[in-house]
Amino acid sequence: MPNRLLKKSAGSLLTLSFISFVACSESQTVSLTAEDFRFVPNLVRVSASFPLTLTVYNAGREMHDFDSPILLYASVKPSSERTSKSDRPGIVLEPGKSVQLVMSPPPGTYLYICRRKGHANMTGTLIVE
Ligand SMILES: [Cu+2]
Repeated sequence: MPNRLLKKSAGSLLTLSFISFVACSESQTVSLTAEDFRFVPNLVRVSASFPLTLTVYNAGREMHDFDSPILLYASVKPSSERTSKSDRPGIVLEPGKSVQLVMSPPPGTYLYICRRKGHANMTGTLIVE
């Protein structure tokens, strides 16, 4: 009986490491820069087949937001970026700061914006296909 248990758990371990290997080797990375007052690039195309690591860097002198409700809902934020306030959507980026998000969005077209007053031109589109 103990022998059977051992074999079973060894099998599960193998399966787990195989899955994480696939996830690590097949991923895609996109870097966005928030400038004063635009996102660069403002059009991104990615594949829906692989997880996406999205980095947003604030290269400007102003505070900027990165908001895309549907994308952010499906993403894993670093614990330092989690806030208990749900009334303020999106991620606030101080000048020189960046945030990294890992997500697997379904195919679709996602708008990303900065919600700050006067930053209405800061928009971009992420196309997942
Ligand atoms: Cu902005």
